[in-house]
Amino acid sequence: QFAKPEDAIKYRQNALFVMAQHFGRVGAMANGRVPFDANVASANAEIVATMAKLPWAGFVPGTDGNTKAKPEIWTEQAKFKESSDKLVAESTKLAAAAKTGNLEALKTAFAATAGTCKACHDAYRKE
Ligand code: ASC
Repeated sequence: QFAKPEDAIKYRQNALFVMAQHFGRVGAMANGRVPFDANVASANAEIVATMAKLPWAGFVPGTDGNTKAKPEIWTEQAKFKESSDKLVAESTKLAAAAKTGNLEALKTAFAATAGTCKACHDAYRKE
């Protein structure tokens, strides 16, 4: 899928970056930093749910050098996959919650999704 290891690294980092931008826009509403607009929340949450599926293909074995990726990503591949599957599941629920237009549902789903980001970072990201 990738011409060179650097492409796999760039791919996953950029996918995570795009996802974080859109997740942040949902979070701003969930946390009351910007006024809640159900259509905007839904559009952004849909992008998060789509992007959540992408980064994992970029974690090609042998691409941990000079990145924040911990070697455990490759020595605990089943656990890492479980961790990424949780993000996919929760972000899908986030998109569904956003679609309802119910701010409380959005807040709950946002917190659950953020929890999956954090759990994976704590286990598999350096620093
Ligand atoms: C974000 C972002 C993350 C997660 C994480 C949740 O918006 O960029 O990495 O949320 O901070 O705890």
